[in-house]
Amino acid sequence: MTADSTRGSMADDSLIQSARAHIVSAKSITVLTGAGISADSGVPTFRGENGLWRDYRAEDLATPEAFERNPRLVWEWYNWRREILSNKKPNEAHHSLVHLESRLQEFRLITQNVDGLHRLAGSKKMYELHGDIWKVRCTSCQLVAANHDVPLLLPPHCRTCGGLLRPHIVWFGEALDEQILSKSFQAVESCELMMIVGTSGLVYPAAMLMPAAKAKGAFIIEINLDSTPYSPDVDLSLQGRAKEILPLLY
Ligand code: BJW
Ligand code: ZN
Repeated sequence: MTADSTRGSMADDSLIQSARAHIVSAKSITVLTGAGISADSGVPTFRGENGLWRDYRAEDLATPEAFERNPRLVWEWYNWRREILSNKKPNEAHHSLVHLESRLQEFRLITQNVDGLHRLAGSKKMYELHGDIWKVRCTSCQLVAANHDVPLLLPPHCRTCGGLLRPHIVWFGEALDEQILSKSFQAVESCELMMIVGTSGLVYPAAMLMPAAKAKGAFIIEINLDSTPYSPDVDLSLQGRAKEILPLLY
């Protein structure tokens, strides 16, 4: 099926009603979110006009090689992001996914976001594909620990072994956690309906989740301000802000 979509600031009512009917009757739903869902909380996205990469080149910062070369520079970037995030709150879109989870036996939320806003909103059945900016990992003993210091004193060291700490985040060229990835594929391959919210669909392997759901016959709904590489292949494409559209759907 090709995408049924509108252009403009807000998806029209008939599309909203159609999405609503599918969502209300679905027994299992898996949702994939990206930076767009946190945009209305004031968190910059990665590739938008005010994207996080704007003043930096991604390959200078979000790779293991960059960290080896200059851990302080990479940590300064994360300190800056942690500071931005420290006063941010979940918005209506995060909250509405918590509500959806409470209504369904079979629900999974897969997020590419590292900002922790889904957890703050109360989401439980959740997989964080790219890690968590509020955790640190020791490069020597691999211990993972929660850390909410803003700013973190640089360079940070492990309390157990003294090794250098790094953000507990999946950088380019690094493998995703095998268990989280395989559970995420199970969740999309077994759901009746998949929603994709606020992601550009450019980053792999997360970008393979939608085709995997579609191959198993799931009904796919996309919610995004813009069209994406997914848009031609989804069943319903709702253009607009996640925080305005999601609360209308259930
Ligand atoms: C709104 C909105 C509103 C705005 N409402 N919508 C196959 C093909 C090509 C390349 C590869 C491939 N396989 C692997 C690669 C390489 C690479 C990759 O994908 N590169 C591409 C960029 C080309 N992938 C990897 O390296 C991955 N690792 C890997 O594959 O390892 C293999 C391996 C196996 C075994 C051993 C060793 C290695 C790892 C990828 C990790 C990505 N991590 C990042 C950065 C982390 C750093 C950090 O956060 O600190 O995660 S990349 C960055 O992009 C971040 C995000 O989670 C991710 C996705 O971005 P997202 O969420 O889609 O954000 P945006 O900004 O792109 O889009 C926002 C969207 O919201 C837009 O569409 C807006 O329109 C919309 N929007 N406001 C609704 N209010
Ligand atoms: Zn250690």
